[in-house]
Amino acid sequence: ADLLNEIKEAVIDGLQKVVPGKVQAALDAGIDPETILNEAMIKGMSEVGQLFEDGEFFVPEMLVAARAMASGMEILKPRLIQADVKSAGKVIIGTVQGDLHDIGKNLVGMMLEGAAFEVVDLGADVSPEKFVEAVKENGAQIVALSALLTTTMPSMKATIEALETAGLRDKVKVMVGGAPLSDQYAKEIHADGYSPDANRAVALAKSLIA
Ligand code: B1M
Repeated sequence: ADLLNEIKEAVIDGLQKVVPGKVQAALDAGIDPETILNEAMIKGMSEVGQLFEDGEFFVPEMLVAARAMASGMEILKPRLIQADVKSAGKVIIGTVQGDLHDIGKNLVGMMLEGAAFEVVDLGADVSPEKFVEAVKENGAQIVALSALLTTTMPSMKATIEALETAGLRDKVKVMVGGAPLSDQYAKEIHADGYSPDANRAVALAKSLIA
């Protein structure tokens, strides 16, 4: 529990060089990777969000915390993903246009890979046109859209509409997620599914192509 707390604090303090070592130490101590992720790193990021809301943290602090979290994820990644044999399906994932938040998206991508999906990651701030191009090029079964800002949620709608216009909407399932989203919003924009977290995103992806 001490180690988990130390990891959480190191994420909050943005100690990019310290986090990986502590994550490794926790793994060596036999703490399971999902516990490290949920109880230390994600908890740390939520506190960062709270500190930002309270006016104690500013964008630079959020940014270094995000980098520290990403450095820890590099250590966890091989432990969260088990190389599997047969592909479960192909997913195109990205954070929608105007939105730079990529940690949650990366996590969802990682979990999907862990469940044997082939993941094509388009990164953050991805325009509707880029999603359309990627579907044409990669022939994916699922498009996974992430948004962390209330102001970029409409980019999800725009992306779904662009798929419709391109005549691709009935060829792919669209799943959406991210902190400001809801089931209700997902229905409004005619997405095929919404998931509140990375684990349930895997279950959702499986059910969408079952
Ligand atoms: Co920003 N930011 N940020 N930020 N940031 C939030 C999101 C905010 C809630 C903070 C706050 O006010 N409390 C707030 C949004 C308010 C709102 O819209 N309602 C906010 C703001 C305002 C901003 C800026 C506008 C600040 C400014 O410039 N004034 C700015 C916008 C920049 C832009 O995108 N254009 C901005 C910038 C940034 C940084 C760049 C500094 C940095 C991001 C760095 C990066 O990602 N590489 C950053 C960070 C780090 C955060 C917080 C602190 C942490 C986000 C995070 O990584 N969480 C965040 C506060 C918070 O969330 N509490 C905040 C951890 C991550 C694992 O969780 O991403 O929610 P999350 O992902 C979860 C689920 O949501 C879900 O699964 C994941 C795992 O369980 N999920 C999916 C996500 N995508 C999914 C897709 C799926 C399924 C599930 O299927 C497709």
